[in-house]
Amino acid sequence: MTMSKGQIGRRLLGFALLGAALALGGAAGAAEYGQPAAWELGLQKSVTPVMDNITWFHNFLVWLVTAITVFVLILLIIVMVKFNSKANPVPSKTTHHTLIEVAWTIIPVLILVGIAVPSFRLLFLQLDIPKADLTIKATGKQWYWSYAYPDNGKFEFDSLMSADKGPRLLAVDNEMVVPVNKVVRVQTTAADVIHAFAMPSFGVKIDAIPGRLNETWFKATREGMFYGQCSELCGKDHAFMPIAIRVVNDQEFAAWTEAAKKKYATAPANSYASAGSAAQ
Ligand SMILES: [Cu+2]
Repeated sequence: MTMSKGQIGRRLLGFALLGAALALGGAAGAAEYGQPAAWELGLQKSVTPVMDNITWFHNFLVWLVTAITVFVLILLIIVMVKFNSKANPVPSKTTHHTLIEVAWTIIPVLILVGIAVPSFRLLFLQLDIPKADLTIKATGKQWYWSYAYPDNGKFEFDSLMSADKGPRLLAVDNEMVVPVNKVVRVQTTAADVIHAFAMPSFGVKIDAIPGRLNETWFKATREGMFYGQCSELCGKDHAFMPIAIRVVNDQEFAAWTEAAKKKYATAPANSYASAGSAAQ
């Protein structure tokens, strides 16, 4: 059975409508900041300059890939309709066409350059850490995180998953607390095996490796609770060592550090950092 042009058109329209419905569904599902939403298709809502850029770059690539795919699909359909053995019983013997060959070499090169420019700009934005307002050291352990604040009173505390608080599998007993609109340098390491410190809405994902100090940064532009997870398979409780960051204003941060200095006056007994880390 062969499809008429009308049937092909209707089928393509069906695919386009399906795509549009999925895109709208994704937008509707992404309601909350700082955590995944049901039926979410896109990235989590951005709250840092780096994540703004990642989101833009992601969308740019999606539309670029879509345009290229649709273009190739159209070419294939033209070939199938116009040059099948019934419609075109005597094929052309053409083997070379200089203009087309130059075009299909130059145009993809230009597309790749168009991708490379924003890609490298984003890479430098991520890797070139601006002057930091404070540093926090995150140490991955089986199976929880420890956060040290060397600039704010040298305290360190453990952050374990909390089943009593919501959201499920993301909430912790002691959150990392940071001030809003400040550049926070995050140094990551691990005490046992490789973990990874990831915070989707901040555009942060960096390995935490024993004996090594990695660093990244973020500047959260919105107050609230934000959730991430260890993103390197690290053992049986890998899924149960979430990362929770509370972004607060400067006064709240100052009050929190004062309280934290007292509350966490004695470093955790099993602290890798307090035992004299070789990574430093
Ligand atoms: Cu881990």
